[in-house]
Formats: sequence, C-alpha cells, structure tokens
Amino acid sequence: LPELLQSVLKENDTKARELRARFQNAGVFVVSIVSGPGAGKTALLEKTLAALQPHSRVAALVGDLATEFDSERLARTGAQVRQILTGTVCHLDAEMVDTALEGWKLDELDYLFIENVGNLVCPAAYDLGEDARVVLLSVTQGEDKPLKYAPIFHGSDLAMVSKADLAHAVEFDFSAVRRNIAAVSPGVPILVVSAKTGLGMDHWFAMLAARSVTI
Ligand SMILES: Nc1nc2c(ncn2[C@@H]2O[C@H](COP(=O)(O)OP(=O)(O)O)[C@@H](O)[C@H]2O)c(=O)[nH]1
Ligand SMILES: [Mg+2]
Repeated sequence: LPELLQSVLKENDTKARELRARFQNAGVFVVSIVSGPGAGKTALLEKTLAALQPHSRVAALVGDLATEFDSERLARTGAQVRQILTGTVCHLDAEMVDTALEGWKLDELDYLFIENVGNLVCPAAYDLGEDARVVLLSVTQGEDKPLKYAPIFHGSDLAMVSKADLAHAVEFDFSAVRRNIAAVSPGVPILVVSAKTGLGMDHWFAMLAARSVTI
C-alpha cells in the first residue's frame, strides 16, 4: 500500500479500537452492513429495526454521499437514526462514526446498526469498531461478484444473499454463489433472505438475539 494510505488506515484502526472498547463497555452490539448500491441494506434495516424495537433499544447510523432519504426511511420505524453525509468519500471511517455518535447515550442502547455507503470496494479496509460486519449481495447482482470483490467478502462475518424473492426471474444459481463466497472467505456463514417476503429473516433476528452472526 502507498505510504499515505497506510498511515490513514493506521489512524483509522486506532480510532476503531477506541470505538470498539466504548461499545463493549456500553454493552451495545454493533453491526455494520455493506453492499453495492441498491442491494437492500436499508430495506433489511427497516424490517430489522421494526422487529427488534418492541423488546430492545435500537439505533442506526446511515452513510451516503448525499441525501437523507435512508435516515428518513429508518426513522419511520421509531428508532433513533442519524445520517452521515460523506460528500465525495466512498466509505465510512471510524472518525465519522465517532462524530455521528456525539450526544447519544450508548449504554442506553442494545443494538447499533451502521449502514455503510453503497460500495463493494472502498469500505473493505475501514474498521468501524463494529462487532460484526455483514455483506449483502442481492440475487440481481450476479453470482460472480464475490470473486470480483473478494476483500469485502473476506472481511465480513456474515454474507447475506438478499432479494431471494427475485431469484427465479434472474435465474440465480445459489450453489454457484455459495461456492464463490466460500472461495474468497472460507467458512463464512451464508444466509439467504428476502426483506420483502420475510424469508430467512427469523434466522437473522435469532442471530441478533444471540448477539452473534455465526449460524
Ligand atoms: N423484490 C425485492 N426488492 C427489494 C428487497 N430489498 C430491497 N428491495 C428493493 O431494492 C431497492 C433498493 O433497496 P434499498 O434498501 O434502498 O437498498 P440499499 O441501497 O442497499 O440501501 C428498492 O427498490 C427496494 O424496494 C427484497 O428483499 N426483495
Ligand atoms: Mg440504503
């Protein structure tokens, strides 16, 4: 890596370590969601925030280059939500997360979700202090994407194949995607979901209840 990028990442790692310690002390389980644009991060979070809230205290941060559309969508669930606008930057970093958390009482939260900027490349190298990173790949994006964007799959704790309700229309090959994910990230758990029909969502909620994304 070029020297400048190396020092940026080193600084980010330091900040992320501080965040992770703060999250741990506060007892909040932090999950970040990464994917290319439109894979269904916000839709997944809308359902997740709604499902958790009757019994848990939940908040979300959401990163985009521009617009507050996603924070508005998520805030409709009644959860505490803040938008992070990155302008031209194609990923969130630990400093942005730290700044966005200002004034929030972390020890009054059970779950914090962080929706990253829609991008399968940039977010890979930036630790946000999260307990678990979930990568979403929608069936409409194609089975080959894990091989093309290996670092983000390699760096994730759970791979979700989203929009399963559309699989038939795009002749999606589930065994091929499983093979491709396993090739770049051996042993990573894979969960097939549809935020629309609810397929796989109970399994996802059970993972969150157990505070672990292993299957
Ligand atoms: N059919 C179907 N559409 C979905 C599903 N999840 C999201 N979408 C649609 O995909 C588009 C992008 O979703 P969004 O949640 O904004 O994706 P994000 O950019 O990753 O946050 C929207 O039109 C959603 O309605 C799903 O499970 N099934
Ligand atoms: Mg979104």
